[in-house]
Amino acid sequence: MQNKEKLTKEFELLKQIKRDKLPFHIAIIMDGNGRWARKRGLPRIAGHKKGMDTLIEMVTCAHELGIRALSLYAFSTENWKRPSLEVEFLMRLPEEYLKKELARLMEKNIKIRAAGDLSQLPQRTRDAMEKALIETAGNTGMVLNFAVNYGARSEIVRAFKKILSLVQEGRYQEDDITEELLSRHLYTSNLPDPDLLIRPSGEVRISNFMLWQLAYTELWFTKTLWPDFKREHFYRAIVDYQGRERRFGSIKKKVRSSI
Ligand code: V0D
Repeated sequence: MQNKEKLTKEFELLKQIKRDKLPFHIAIIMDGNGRWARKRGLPRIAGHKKGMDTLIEMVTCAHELGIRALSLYAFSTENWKRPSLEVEFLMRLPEEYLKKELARLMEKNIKIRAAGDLSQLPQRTRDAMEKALIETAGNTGMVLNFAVNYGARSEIVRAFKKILSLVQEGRYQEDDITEELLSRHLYTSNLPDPDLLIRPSGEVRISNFMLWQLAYTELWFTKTLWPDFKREHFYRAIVDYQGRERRFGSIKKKVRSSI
């Protein structure tokens, strides 16, 4: 497609987005970087580099639209099984991202949050992330939630253990244990559940990402690999989302009475 045609397509989609029905919270599994690189005969890390450019562009895009929260799956608890060189490269990306973007995040009033067990990360990775959490803690705009060394089942187990110890201390009783209480002990406490999950790369799975929080989330999949993911795809996902009827488990609202 020509550049001009592509821009018109993008603009057409942007015009279709209803500003009063935006998803509050969007979650993205940033998948397909390794495959993108391999297809080009490049090392996997070249895909992660390109994936970083996409991330930066999509943060700008979400901010411009007025999205209030963006959760990004950057590194799963399973990703430690990858070759050590690739893991070492990935562990430098938070620092690199923040060196490049922190000033812009401050300008945009974006608050960084993290989901995952940061205690198992290399010290430099942790330091970079903790610095960003502290520096952006006072920002009141979009929340940018990075899932690093994250797995949803272990997040739920961790919440369970925390609640158990609070019960043992006598701070809660059995009847106090509700869905709301468990939600408040997840990494995403105080963030509403995602309205929309985007998964690029052709995989049609949740892969242990935010299992609890995704209960009523609308899911959107594309075969496009993350490094090739553009504004056009982001807009398409939101337009499709807005065309769906969300019921949160309740029954369909009757539009006309049946004859
Ligand atoms: C590689 C594409 C930003 C997906 C984007 C540790 C895979 C680039 C961060 C980041 C990664 C994390 C925390 C934070 C600030 C930035 C990141 C990892 C991988 C894994 F506070 N990009 N990014 N983290 N990639």
